[in-house]
Amino acid sequence: MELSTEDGVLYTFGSKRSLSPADESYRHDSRHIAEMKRTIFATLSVLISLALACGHPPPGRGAGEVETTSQKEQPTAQVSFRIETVVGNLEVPWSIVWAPDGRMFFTERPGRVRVYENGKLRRDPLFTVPDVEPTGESGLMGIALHPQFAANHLIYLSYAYKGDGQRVRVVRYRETPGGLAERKLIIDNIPAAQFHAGCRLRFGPDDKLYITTGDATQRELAQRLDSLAGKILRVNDDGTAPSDNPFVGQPNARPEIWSYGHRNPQGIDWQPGTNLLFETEHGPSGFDGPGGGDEVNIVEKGKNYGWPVIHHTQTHSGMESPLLEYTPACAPASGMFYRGAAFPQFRSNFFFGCLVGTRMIRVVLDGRRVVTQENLLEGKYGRIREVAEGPDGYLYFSTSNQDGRGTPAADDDRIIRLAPIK
Ligand SMILES: [Ca+2]
Repeated sequence: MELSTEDGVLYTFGSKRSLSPADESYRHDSRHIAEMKRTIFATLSVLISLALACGHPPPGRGAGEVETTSQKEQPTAQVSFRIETVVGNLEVPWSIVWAPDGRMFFTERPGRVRVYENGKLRRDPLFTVPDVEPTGESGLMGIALHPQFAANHLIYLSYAYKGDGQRVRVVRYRETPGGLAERKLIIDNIPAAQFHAGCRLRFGPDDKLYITTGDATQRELAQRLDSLAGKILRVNDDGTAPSDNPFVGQPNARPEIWSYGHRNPQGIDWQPGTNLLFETEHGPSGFDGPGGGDEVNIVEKGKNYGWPVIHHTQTHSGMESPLLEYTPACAPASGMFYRGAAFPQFRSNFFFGCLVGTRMIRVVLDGRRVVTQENLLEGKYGRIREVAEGPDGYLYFSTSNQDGRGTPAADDDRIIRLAPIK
């Protein structure tokens, strides 16, 4: 069976080869054992040489290499940084946030919320989602902390579960000394599927929670205002729809919708200064349109971003074409503006991680205008998913080489950071 992936490439799922029953004619004669030893030795040799040949990204990467941005035409604008592995041996770290007290919270797709504090990973997860459905591209995805987390300790999670088919929901918990408690459902029954399930969470400058949802591989849902699929949703911190959302009061429209016509958005952040909402989105994968066409959009209230009527650089009256388009696919999986002090040259630049594109993309903007863009770390760490700024101003990213489509390094998956060279 062939299906599209969040890579923007076709992925073939072969039916599992049936295993033959144990060979009952097996005889333990010495000749056979010698032969077996030779076979094992030969197999091991092949495996070791394969491991050496396919060691991409190479083990040890992320341990002090120095990298430089590529603006060679403007040497003064070049930025050098050191690569540091923060934590390794993870499983698809999907979303990273920091609490005001300096703790780093992140999700692992199989369902775990992990905490990194005082320079190390807490051994036990803070929480494991009991009803997560971890197949395909979904599982536990987004995490967001309430803007007043220091006072109210509220944590939001988005994850796939089995409902009437695969669905995504957003829940809220309060962090207590005994762990996460007081579960509250924020929104559920978001159509999902093994592919195109979203689901990024982020609070906006307006203190509303924004939720990105995929089209659940039912592309026509993205244009339907009575469906939560293929949308960016905007809700109050308790899950109710704000009265100034664009479709409030419109018949057969969900009041939570902020924008529509999205295929599978997984990155959102607001541009410092303008508060424009920038978004990254996976384009079609062959089965639902020509490959490539990954997008960066500026998302505005009530607008239609075209999917599946238009894609790539196509235009259509009443629909928005992307600000940036990537063919072949890069598979953008995140998105953030840099606001820190550690890299003054990065300030207000937009960054996102690429899965199949195995790189980070840096976009330099002047308001809505793209000034320039460049690739960072290309091919060096495999699949890159989340990109996030730490309280230290360092630029963090996560690898996604344990998601079944990568070639993991010895300690993948990892959270790695770009540290300034002083
Ligand atoms: Ca679009």
